[in-house]
Amino acid sequence: MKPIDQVRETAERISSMEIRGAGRIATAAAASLKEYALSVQAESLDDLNQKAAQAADLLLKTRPTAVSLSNAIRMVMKYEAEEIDDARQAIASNADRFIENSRRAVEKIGQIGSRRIRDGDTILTHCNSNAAISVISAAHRSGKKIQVIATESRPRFQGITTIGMLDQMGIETELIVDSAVRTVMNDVDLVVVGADVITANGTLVNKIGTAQIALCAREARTSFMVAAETYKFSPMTILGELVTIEERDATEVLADISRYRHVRVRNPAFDVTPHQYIDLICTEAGAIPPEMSYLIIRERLGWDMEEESI
Ligand code: RUB
Repeated sequence: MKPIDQVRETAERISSMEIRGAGRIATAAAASLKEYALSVQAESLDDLNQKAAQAADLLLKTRPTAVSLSNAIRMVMKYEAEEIDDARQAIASNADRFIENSRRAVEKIGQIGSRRIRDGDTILTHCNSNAAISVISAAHRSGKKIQVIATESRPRFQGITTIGMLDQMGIETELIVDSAVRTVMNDVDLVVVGADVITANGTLVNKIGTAQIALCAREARTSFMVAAETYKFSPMTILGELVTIEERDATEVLADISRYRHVRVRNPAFDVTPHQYIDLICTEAGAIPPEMSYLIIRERLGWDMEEESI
């Protein structure tokens, strides 16, 4: 396989959602760039830089919402080198560092977030988020007796992945259809979800349905926690950029749309939860109120206002 075909294959696996979830797509992209940088033929340093930038671009275009992808690629591609081999090594070690930091961040988020869970709590989660599951599993491992309610998360049913993971850990779980959230909310002590993007003002972009859950939680006075690595925060939103919400294929919702003459299917994959509905964002840098998101972007992502491109 040509080195670029490996990148194309990874990009295809991300687009088709074989690899999914903001953290996983970011680490898959970093690993793919590393492999590419170490194996692609290059005639000069410029040639390598250009080829690596093209490969990064292929990966970047796969899923438009997740900022984890652009943050990962920006971190991996941040290097200065005088020789081709130095550039290859710099990309490879940046990728390794990103992947290792990402793994540690999820673990740390679990430790920090689990302190907010009390013995006997019922936790509701949506979609399938590694960071959210890390919080739940850390609480379980620390000996707290907890139950989880997991939504199906139509149309791609990531909730089935979630119940599978929780089941493996021996955690008591109930599966509900997405529209049952309000019905069960009075039994819930804490909502824990992941994040695709957190903006400079603490707004959350996550799997479609998250905003409705936050609304129900607010109505029931139930705490709503977001579990997110700091690379889920979006630097570009400081510069006023809006988050693109991915619209996926109609067939994910309705297989045979051709039977209908006047029907159109809308399939937005993510929605927007205002920061007022979020009690806490649990990151590897600590549990913060959403209003502190700007500081996370400036301090943890080292974002410089001059830096307008990824
Ligand atoms: C997944 C999703 C997850 C976040 C966070 O959407 O919305 O809640 O990506 O996940 P999709 P993680 O299935 O469309 O990729 O904490 O694992 O990064």
